[in-house]
Amino acid sequence: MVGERHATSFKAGLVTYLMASVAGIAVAAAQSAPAGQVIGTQASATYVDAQGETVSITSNVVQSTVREIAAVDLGPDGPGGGAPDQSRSAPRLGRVTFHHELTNNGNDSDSFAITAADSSGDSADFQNIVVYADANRDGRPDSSTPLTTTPDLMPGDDYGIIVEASVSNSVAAGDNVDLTIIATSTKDNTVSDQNLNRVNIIDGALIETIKSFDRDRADPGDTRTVTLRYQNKTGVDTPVELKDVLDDNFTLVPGSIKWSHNSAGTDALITATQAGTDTTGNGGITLTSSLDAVDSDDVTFLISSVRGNSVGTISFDVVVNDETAVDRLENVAMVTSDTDNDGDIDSDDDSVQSNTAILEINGGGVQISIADAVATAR
Ligand SMILES: [Ca+2]
Ligand SMILES: [Ca+2]
Ligand SMILES: [Ca+2]
Ligand SMILES: [Ca+2]
Repeated sequence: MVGERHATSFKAGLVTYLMASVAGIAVAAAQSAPAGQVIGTQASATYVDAQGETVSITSNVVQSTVREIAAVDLGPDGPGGGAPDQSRSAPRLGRVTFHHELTNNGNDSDSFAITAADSSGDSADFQNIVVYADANRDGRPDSSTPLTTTPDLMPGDDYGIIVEASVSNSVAAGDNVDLTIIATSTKDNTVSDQNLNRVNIIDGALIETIKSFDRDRADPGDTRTVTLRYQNKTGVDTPVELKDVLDDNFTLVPGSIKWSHNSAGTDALITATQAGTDTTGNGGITLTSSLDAVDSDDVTFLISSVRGNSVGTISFDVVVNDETAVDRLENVAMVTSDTDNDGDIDSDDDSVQSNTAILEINGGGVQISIADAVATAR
């Protein structure tokens, strides 16, 4: 009888242990499963009883419904510690633009209220702060209608946002002006994320660069054209460096670089080689393109002078590599100019990032989540 009691309590202990293990897996699954999904868990165990017989037992099915959990990320995120998430230079009376990506990290569809306001504790104030949608990620507002709330986004979906603001004439070179943009879940207003954007007031030139693909989708193996559109938003001439750090899933097409600018009063269209200097008929302005010595997919363009208030474009073709196994590729360019007006291009530390251009890849991604595994096991 003593042995039987031991066997019985061992059985109870074993079953309890197995139940606890399976319940633990169910909780982990619930955190990544969509809200409202019913997860069923069941434990089974086999043991040898006092008579030496092998006995199998199965628990009842425990069903639980995954509750809604709201979560949001607004990016890009800076280093933290009170440092701005993004900073850039702007002249007095300039209008500045910041680009953001919002991601629904919750487990249910959600929309997000967007507010942006001047921050206190800095040297001056922004005026006319307006937020716009950039759902197609071409770096420009999708319409002239200000964005106050995003559309409903599915879990994991993201959304492009643009903030524009003006700097008053009362600021001086060296001033910092900050604004804060906040995204708040409309399903749970205790859930929000924010970014701090900073403008450093300068006396020199300001170059704004927008990066785009000619189409928003591609198959592996397709060729797409990348365009960098740069605009000098001041009356001050400046040398400009545009550095394009291409994703390893892209390969630059030899001989595809085209440069168009209006420095001499008429548009010039120049086809440059991958590495070299183009000078012909450009009013003394040169374009030098060079490939990175280590990663030849990275290309740098140096323009000897971008005239005040002028616009130009550089475009080139890339091939999406056959083995591309992701469902989208993101691409940015880094831009450096002479913001302090000392006649020399600033250091790389002062470069600013363009908007993020996004190319969706057909059939590029296969995603298996634990939520799928649970649903299949039910
Ligand atoms: Ca964030
Ligand atoms: Ca302020
Ligand atoms: Ca847009
Ligand atoms: Ca400089």
